[in-house]
Amino acid sequence: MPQLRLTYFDSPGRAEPLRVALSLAKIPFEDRRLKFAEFMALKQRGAFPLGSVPVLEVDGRPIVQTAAMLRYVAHLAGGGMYPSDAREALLVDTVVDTLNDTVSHALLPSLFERDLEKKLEMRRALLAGPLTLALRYLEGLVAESTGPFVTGATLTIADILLGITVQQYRSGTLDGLGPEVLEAYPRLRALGDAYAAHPGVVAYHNRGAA
Ligand SMILES: N[C@@H](CCC(=O)N[C@@H](CS)C(=O)NCC(=O)O)C(=O)O
Repeated sequence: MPQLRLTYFDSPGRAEPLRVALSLAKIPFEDRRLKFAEFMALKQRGAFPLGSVPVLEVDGRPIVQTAAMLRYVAHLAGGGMYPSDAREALLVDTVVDTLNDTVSHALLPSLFERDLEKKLEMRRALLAGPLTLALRYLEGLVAESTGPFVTGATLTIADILLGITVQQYRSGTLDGLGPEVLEAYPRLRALGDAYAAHPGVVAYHNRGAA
């Protein structure tokens, strides 16, 4: 197994799906969590290929792009976290890119907004546009599956991203995007439940306990 070091902030963000996937696959890795000042110092020294994180060092070689890293972890795991069937892999990829690209970029400006009223206005616009389009699309994909996950009974990297997204809305940590966002999407809620109950995910959340 290669030596892995995952560098990110001390927050879930883009690293959380990777941490969960590595934990589910029981692949040892160094979970390097930077304070913002440490990140800036390293960035200025050119430590990150694109100036951003997450960065996954594979035997010392720094690699970027969360989606690529997720697929790599799934390949290392050797199980069903990324399907070998072309059509199922397409479904997984379209979910990963919808969340990691479309939704994430649409949300980004509001994450930096300090004025709460302005932030809520941005979030309402998100709901009136790209976020609802994305959630409807994802609900439709899951509705076509035998469930509970995107490609059926096996948890894939798409389900990790979707499960974390559902948990994020349920937690109420995003102003203006609470559990009510999921009201019209029973299949996404059911996927979120199945994700939270998955033994590997439960073990991940209980790590460090006992
Ligand atoms: N396409 C990249 C995006 C990485 C990215 O946007 N990282 C953000 C944190 S989530 C970052 O490092 N921002 C600080 C900066 O660019 O200075 C990925 O999917 O990993």
